[in-house]
Amino acid sequence: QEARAAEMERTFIAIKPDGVQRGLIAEIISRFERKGFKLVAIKIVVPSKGFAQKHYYDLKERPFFNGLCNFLSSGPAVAMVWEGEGVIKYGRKLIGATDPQKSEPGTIRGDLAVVVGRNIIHGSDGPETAKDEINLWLKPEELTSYSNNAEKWIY
Ligand code: RTP
Repeated sequence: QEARAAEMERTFIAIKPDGVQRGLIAEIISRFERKGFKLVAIKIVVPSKGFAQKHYYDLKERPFFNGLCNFLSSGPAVAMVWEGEGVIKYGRKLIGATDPQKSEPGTIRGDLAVVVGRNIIHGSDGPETAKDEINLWLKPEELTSYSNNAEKWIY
């Protein structure tokens, strides 16, 4: 069971400052939790501007990069690691399309957000990004590995 837990897929999910300010932390966590994914790390932080630039490094040439980094560093964000089979891809599905005008109803952004610059949540887009983002946001000792008995029948 321990070995299996160690190999289980993980993704990085952040509730952005707008999601925190709007009081959507519990709503967002509950969607991942009810699906059957497992929360293995969580903390609340105010990212510095430099940290936001690191997180969004791949978007550094985009015209909205500066505004995006100002926004991410504007207040507390919730950094989380979620674990489970297919959690990277399915997590993106729960989140919905980047632009909330295009996200389907039933998704987090589709139900709870309106504009792309305030889309309340971030999720890693692939296995490599997930690894990098988990390492950037969390220290190894902030990650837990536990087995809940439910896993035996959830999956
Ligand atoms: P995220 O990384 O936040 O989960 O979002 P994503 O993969 O769905 O989208 P990505 O293309 O990586 O963009 C990252 C974040 O940049 C902001 N954005 N603003 N036209 C714009 O003003 C614009 N386009 C993207 C969004 O906050 C998006 O989540």
